[in-house]
Amino acid sequence: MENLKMLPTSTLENSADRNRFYNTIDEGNCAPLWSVLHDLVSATPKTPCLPYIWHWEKVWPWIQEAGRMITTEKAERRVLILENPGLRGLSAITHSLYAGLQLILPGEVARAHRHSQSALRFVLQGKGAYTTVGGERVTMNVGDFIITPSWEFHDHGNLSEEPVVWLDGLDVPIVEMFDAQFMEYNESLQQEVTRVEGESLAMFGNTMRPVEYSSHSHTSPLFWYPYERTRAALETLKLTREPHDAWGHKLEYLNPLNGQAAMPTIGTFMQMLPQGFRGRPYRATDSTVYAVIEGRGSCVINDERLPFSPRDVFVCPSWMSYSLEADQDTVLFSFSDRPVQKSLDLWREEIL
Ligand code: 1HN
Repeated sequence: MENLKMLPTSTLENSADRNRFYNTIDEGNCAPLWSVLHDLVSATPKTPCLPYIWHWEKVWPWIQEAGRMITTEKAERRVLILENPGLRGLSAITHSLYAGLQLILPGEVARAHRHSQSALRFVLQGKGAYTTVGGERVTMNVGDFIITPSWEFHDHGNLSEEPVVWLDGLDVPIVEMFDAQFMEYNESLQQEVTRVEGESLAMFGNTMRPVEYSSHSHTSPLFWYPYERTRAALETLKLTREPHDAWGHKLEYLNPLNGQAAMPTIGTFMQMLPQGFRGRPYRATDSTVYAVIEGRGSCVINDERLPFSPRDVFVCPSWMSYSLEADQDTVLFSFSDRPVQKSLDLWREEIL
């Protein structure tokens, strides 16, 4: 191979010679770009993520069975991972995000730990479970959106008489891509409660902040966004404004300190599709996870109709066009990696 540059190129067009060359460089951990260039730099997004819907009526019996099978104490977190059918074995609902359904039974405690991954909780069923973040406990209700920022201790408990289920969304695959994972346990099972419930909502939840407050965190210090407020806002918008052609009335959860996304790695949204809404086909580069909170309708994607009802979870992959339809007033929570893509100048969307 030392005389390679002396050979006429035609010699290398012989496939046996070419394979010999590939094997030679392969042993030295080199590879020809020209064999993979068009896979690496495709004309449009190429994602392993597939459209899919998890119907509540199908997964709820499995969640209950998990509740009989293992305790929270044993499991640490009793969760059924929602694995995208195109990403099986990777604990991922999209290429960049993790999601799962977490069950906590009356009287249970999920021990305190912290990790570099950021988490969101979106309550699907039950009330009276709490999570503690930064020394403040919040009692969670259906439709509430709660943030566990990176490297904050968090533990959960259920003081009610009913099972509580929430959707967890984490940036696990993103943190894994950067090899920046850290995790540790709190020395006690539950962290000390040092604040009054509702303190952070009073400090940051009124488009105001204590004037002496400052922080270097990119995550919202408001870690609880109660559904009651979001729902009331959407109702007013429905009564007073025309819905957007593609997404109806859609609000983004923000960090009140800087007006940026509430979480640095996960964009979070709540939208209202008024009864009879037929959305225009739309696509964006952020594969998006939707959770149905109220109403009934369909997501039409890839010539397929995915009918949804409350507590169903569905995924719309990057750059696949889809339209949302509502048979009744419908409220959808959603999350994606949009803030990451935006901060890297990658994000695109298109209304078709
Ligand atoms: C985690 O810490 C929780 O704290 C839930 O409730 C799901 C999935 C992957 C990694 C950490 C929790 C998780 C998780």
